[in-house]
Amino acid sequence: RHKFWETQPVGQFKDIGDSSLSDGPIEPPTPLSEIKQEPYNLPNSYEWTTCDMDSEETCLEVYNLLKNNYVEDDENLFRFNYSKEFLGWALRPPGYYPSWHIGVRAKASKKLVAFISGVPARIRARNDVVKMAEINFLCVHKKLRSKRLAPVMIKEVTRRVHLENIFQAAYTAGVVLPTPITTCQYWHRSLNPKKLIDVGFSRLGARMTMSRTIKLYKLPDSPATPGFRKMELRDVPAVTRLLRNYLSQFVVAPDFDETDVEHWLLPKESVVDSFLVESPETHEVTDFCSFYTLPSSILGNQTYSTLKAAYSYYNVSTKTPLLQLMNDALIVAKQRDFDVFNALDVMENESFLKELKFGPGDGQLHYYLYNYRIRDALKPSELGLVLL
Ligand code: YNC
Ligand code: MG
Repeated sequence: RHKFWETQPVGQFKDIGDSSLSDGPIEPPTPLSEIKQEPYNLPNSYEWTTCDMDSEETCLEVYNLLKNNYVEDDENLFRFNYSKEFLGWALRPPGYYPSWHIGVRAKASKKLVAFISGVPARIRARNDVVKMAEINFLCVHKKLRSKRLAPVMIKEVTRRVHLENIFQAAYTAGVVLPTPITTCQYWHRSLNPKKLIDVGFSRLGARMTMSRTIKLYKLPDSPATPGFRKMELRDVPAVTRLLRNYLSQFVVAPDFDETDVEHWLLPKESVVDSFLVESPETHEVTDFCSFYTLPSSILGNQTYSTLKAAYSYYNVSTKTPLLQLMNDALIVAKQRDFDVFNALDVMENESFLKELKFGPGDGQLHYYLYNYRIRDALKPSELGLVLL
């Protein structure tokens, strides 16, 4: 069934329910002397390239490959359109390895035809904090599909990760592979229902008119919580404490330090937005919410070319009820002109989705670990990790 994945150190379908297997690494680290020193072979007319994401020109090539060939919804109405600024941010976190930004070019034209990337992260699984690679942006040009190029790209990124002495990885995919640690669902909260209906993202409900629908999703003009404001650089220590403490309750979650929080959560225009609640009395930071910007191209609509979507990232409530905090997140997302606010059913998100008028999406997002077994699949609410 899975000619490639059956050969890899991942939980296999046949092992589900096998209580003789234990949680943790599936195979031991490969000694440096046993790691292949040369890249894997590509079909003859293609060559490897390391994509320098500091170069505007290379960044634009990666951007264009993804813009035209990356993930689409099941009905091929929308395609993710990660911005250049977003890619620069997602691919250059603290301690990143330029060698993990891997492209494939056509030898003759030098055109970029495929890409895969990794970035380093410390991820905790139960009590074990593990250095991992987060693998993302695997993309093969539409004209080169089904030629078994993806397994070669995965083996090559694995080789380059091993060369840095890292032997585990985390990734998500819309497809079922051996074997998910959990399967999550996207939920969508309309902010601009008229446009969402016009472009086919959502449908007018039964016995609903457009004006009733617009009224249903209407939000106040400004956030309700006193002390709700944008996160600033000076907040990094307090946000790190809040987040570390919060994430400790989940079975799998990132192990963020202050450097990570500064990179991943400090607001960055049109990339990531973060807000917190500073108590007007004590000036203590008690709550935090964040979302990232990921537009989608609208394929073949006469009126609209992009859907502006915000994706819920990390949220922590200790004093403001999570429901109120997330309603404020919806309000500031609306102020910033997003059309829709998306959230997975991870962490405590289920507690606000229905009440805040999110609707379930179709299609699921499966989470995976490479070379690390989690014997029993998690519930989405036991997962504290959001990948971009
Ligand atoms: C996928 N998304 O099952 P089997 S997500 C992993 N992730 O292998 P071919 C995938 N594997 O089943 P195509 C996959 N999709 O025979 C397919 N596969 O064992 C497996 N789409 O290869 C598939 N981006 O080259 C099969 O397929 C084999 O030409 C078939 O290429 C696939 O970034 C793809 O959805 C996805 O661009 C590149 O369809 C192509 O179809 C495409 O014949 C649109 O491949 C964009 C898209 C995927 C987004 C993502 C996470 C990727 C994770 C990769 C795995 C990382 C493992 C850890 C490595 C580091 C380890 C350390 C240490
Ligand atoms: Mg292929």
